[in-house]
Amino acid sequence: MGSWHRSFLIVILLCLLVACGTPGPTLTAEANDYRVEMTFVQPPLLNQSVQTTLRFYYQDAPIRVQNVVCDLQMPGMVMGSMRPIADPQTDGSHVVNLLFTMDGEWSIIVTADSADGPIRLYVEGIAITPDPEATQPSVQE
Ligand SMILES: [Cu+2]
Repeated sequence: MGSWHRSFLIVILLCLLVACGTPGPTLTAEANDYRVEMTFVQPPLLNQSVQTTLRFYYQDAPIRVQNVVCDLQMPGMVMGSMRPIADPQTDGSHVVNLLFTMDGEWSIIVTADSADGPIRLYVEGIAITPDPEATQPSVQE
């Protein structure tokens, strides 16, 4: 492939990347040889539902689990119960839409049932900021 073609391809790829937006982070949590990986389809922002895919592992091998629940919490705050249930996918992952209703640091307690019993994993340090392009009024509690 010539250099002109390569430059052209890079320009196309950059345009696609900008059009699709920035991909979100992948966060992990581990306990007792279990691990969950949470991949956000875009960076999570205040009051914007964000699709998130969860994948589970035991000793680094992918495992299938059931009854995946994400308990959204802010450390040290009583935020009410926000415990969306994730939908199982054919590839063994689970997908859930998460909504963070206050800016600041959030944690997610992920629970699931594995073949060997219940799993409980703490995903910590999820920084939520307002959407810089949003014009919504701030919500008072
Ligand atoms: Cu809060």
